[in-house]
Amino acid sequence: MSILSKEQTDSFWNDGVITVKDAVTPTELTELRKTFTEWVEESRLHEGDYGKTLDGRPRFDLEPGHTSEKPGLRRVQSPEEISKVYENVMRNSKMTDYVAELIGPSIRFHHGKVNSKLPGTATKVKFHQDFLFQPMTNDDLITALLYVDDVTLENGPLEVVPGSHKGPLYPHWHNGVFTGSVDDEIANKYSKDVIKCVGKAGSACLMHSSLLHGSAPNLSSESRTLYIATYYAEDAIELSQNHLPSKLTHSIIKGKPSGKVRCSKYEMLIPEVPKGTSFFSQQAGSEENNN
Ligand SMILES: O=C(O)CCC(=O)C(=O)O
Ligand SMILES: [Fe+2]
Repeated sequence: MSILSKEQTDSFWNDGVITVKDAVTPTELTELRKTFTEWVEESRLHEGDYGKTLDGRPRFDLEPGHTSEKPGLRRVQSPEEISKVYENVMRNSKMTDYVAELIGPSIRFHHGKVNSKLPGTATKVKFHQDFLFQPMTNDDLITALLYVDDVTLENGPLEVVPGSHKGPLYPHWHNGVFTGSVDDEIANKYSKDVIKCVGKAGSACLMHSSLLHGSAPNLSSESRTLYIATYYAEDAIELSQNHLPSKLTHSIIKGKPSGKVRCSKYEMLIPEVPKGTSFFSQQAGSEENNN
């Protein structure tokens, strides 16, 4: 039996995005929040990025200007590796059933992260397409953004350009530098078409990975925490270095291996893995400072 209506499925393929309710249980939500709050508390003890992921980069990414009084923890990379709560949601929550219904039945895990916008921080995300960071043999890839907090018009919601997943893959390289974002001209061209994805905590935004999206700073006094997990159709194979490898990358989440590979036709420049902690340094053009 389907858990998504025909309207929801059609909207996903037409617009490249849907928001679904109750993607996690109230208990899962409470645990996700509690764990993240503990990470924010821990971040007060640090002056720079810290922790270590599989490829040696820091796990905890601090916004420039972070202090113990005013923490600016903006990202936790591969939280599933260090938290059973996040691993359980990534593997077993209702969010995975929704994703499997759209691009499954069999799906694998690509990477995960928490993106946070604490009140008073400047964290913003320039417009980009996730696929340009993670080419695969086919583009049945979904970025699932789980709302750990209520997401409102004021606290820096995801902003998307509906239908853009069907359009061109825009260059994310500019003058020989992988900036992890599209040209300002492209972002401006689509600014009138942007919609903001808001919803109650526990909802999830399911986004096609070719969709053009970004987000603005949090202008409210409420935090905006998203747990972002990317899944892909089991018959897709990665074509470039994973920018956030973890011990769970490529795990089968639903279904079973088919032994097949499926290919779609497209071309793009091969992305660059960040030299700094995460794509925030690529987007800020500060890669050199983070070496
Ligand atoms: O945190 C956000 O608002 C969006 C994050 C995003 O697009 C990404 O990490 O690829
Ligand atoms: Fe993104």
